[in-house]
Amino acid sequence: MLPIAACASLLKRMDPVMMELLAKALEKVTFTMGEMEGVPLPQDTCDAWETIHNFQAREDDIIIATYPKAGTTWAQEILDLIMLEGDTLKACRAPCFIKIPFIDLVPIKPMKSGVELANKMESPRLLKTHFPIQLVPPSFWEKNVKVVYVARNAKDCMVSYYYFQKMNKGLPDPGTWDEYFSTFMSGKAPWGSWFDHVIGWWNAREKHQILYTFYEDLIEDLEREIRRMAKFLGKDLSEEAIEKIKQHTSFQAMKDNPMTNFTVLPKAVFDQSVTPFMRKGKVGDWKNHFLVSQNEVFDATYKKRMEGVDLTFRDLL
Ligand code: PPS
Repeated sequence: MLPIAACASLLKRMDPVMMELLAKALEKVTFTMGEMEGVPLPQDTCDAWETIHNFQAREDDIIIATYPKAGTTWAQEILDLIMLEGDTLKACRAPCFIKIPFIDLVPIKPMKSGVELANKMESPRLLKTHFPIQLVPPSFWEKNVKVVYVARNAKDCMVSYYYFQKMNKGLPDPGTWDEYFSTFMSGKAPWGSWFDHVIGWWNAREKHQILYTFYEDLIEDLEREIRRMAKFLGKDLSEEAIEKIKQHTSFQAMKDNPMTNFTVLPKAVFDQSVTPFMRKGKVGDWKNHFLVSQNEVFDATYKKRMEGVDLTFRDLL
């Protein structure tokens, strides 16, 4: 059976009752934002801070760390398939947000929090976080876990995040594009400043096992980046496995795959009639959104914030 067809049949067996309960529960909930050490985060994450901060990593955990909208889901699927040595059927065992717990997240019941899901998982685990480096649970470093960090140029991140905040009912409405531009530039978007995030993780790679990758590089040469990630994880993959991973993680394949496109979530969570989660998957969409004046403000801020940092982003011009 084709993996995507297998996904569809597996989904039919997924718990529709849970999804209905979730949709009902969401009707009664209003989401609020809080702050942790000055970083805007969902209030539920702040309320569960002690549990999240004390999360116990394991030595063989692999963490996918990103600023939101940098290509997290893409990296999740690639890394899962590397660990599975290209077994696309096994990669369809569950939606990406179940098989790779998002440890920052505390959704409303009956969904389990990222920490709850992770604690129940067998090793080796793949885990996701959007935390800036200073908010990461200390056990990550005590256990010397491997981290794959994905960075994406801020302009495309901003556009992607704007659409995501429009459709994700668990995050604040972004307002107009102009309003959102100011929110993002002032570091007030959920999970904070893009600049602090990419620089913080960049500097940390000298002390920890961090593979720093770029969305634009994945777009440029997916096969090369799969090989890089596999090498980092110590996986020697066959050519056949690499080819399968490449095909299964193409934009179109992931857009069509119910395990990666988030269509299993009810409209009350992600309203994909507003915009699909797998939206465009391109480099440079910012050019369709940035006004000349916004571009000037961004470029000046970028120059100032990145001064003296040996980290360069492409596709910003
Ligand atoms: S999240 O919500 O933070 O986890 O979102 P994240 O997965 O980091 O980012 C979503 C954006 O990544 C794009 N994407 C891809 N692009 C190219 N190829 C593949 N396979 C792929 N998978 C996900 C997705 O389309 C979002 O970007 P935009 O620009 O909005 O299309």
